[in-house]
Amino acid sequence: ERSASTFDFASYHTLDEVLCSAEDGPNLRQPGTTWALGSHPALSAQFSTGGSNRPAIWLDTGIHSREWVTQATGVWTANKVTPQWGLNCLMDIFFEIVTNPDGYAFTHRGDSSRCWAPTRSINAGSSCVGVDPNRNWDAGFGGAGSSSSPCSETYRGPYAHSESEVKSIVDFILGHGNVKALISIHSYSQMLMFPYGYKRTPAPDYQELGVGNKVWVHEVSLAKKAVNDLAAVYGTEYTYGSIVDTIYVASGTTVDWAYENGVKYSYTFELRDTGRYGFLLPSTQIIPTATETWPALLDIMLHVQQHPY
Ligand code: PAY
Ligand code: ZN
Repeated sequence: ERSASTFDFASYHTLDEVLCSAEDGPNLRQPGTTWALGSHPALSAQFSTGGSNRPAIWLDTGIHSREWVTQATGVWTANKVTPQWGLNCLMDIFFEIVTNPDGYAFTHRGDSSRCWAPTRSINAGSSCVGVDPNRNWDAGFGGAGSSSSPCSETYRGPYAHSESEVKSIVDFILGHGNVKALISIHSYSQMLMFPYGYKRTPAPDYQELGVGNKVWVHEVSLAKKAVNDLAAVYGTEYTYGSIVDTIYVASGTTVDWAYENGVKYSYTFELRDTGRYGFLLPSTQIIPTATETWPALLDIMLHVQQHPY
């Protein structure tokens, strides 16, 4: 229904509008796959130029439903990826834009639900609904920076991968077996982070992923390059480092799970802003946010292509 030329990238959209744009837009090289998650389909689009089981990059936006600039950036980026993903590219991209569709639909129900982050799972024995899908992964599951209370915003769930939103990604990545990078996009705080969140021990690939000013081989560390290139667009400043060093201890996160399951290049972005508007970022900032994030994403994607493992 919505071609790229008519879709308004500079507005926030409902779940139905996002799904329509992706199903029918002219820019998807392959039809999106929809997974039934909760009561809504999630959208995942595959950008591929052929082959099978090529090395792949996984990108997700909107695992926390209230982080609206992320889904909007996801739509913009998906539209950008396709024409730029040239024939020489040897990798596939898998992109899930509305990663928490039940939560996203809920955030459109009015002001009182706009800041809902978790899933909408019914919790046995509690009147509180929802699980934090960024505490539900099997990496330090149950540890510090996650809650055992179903009424907490950081409720980790009854067991790891209890949430279909999480389990479907786990099954996909393990089933694929050749995912080389994962980028999980959140907002807000303007940060680029990598493992670990659940422990202070530096990840074995800390140097390459991006510590301080250290030079890795003959290039600056990847995170530093990515935030420099992001800042070059409009001057938006990002901090970077491991999750635990940069924001706080968080157990059971997406990137820690990916890293511990063989995905070396595992990053999480916290997009704009630093708190002035927070989750309620004005829609006038969607395109600037997506535009400045793009070179950082490209840096990571190209680095992965150039450093096969
Ligand atoms: O991005 O995985 C990450 C780091 C941990 C995030 C989390 O707590 O799940 C950080 C927060 C998020 O994006 O959900 C940061 C925001 C501002 C918040 O809600 O505290
Ligand atoms: Zn988040």
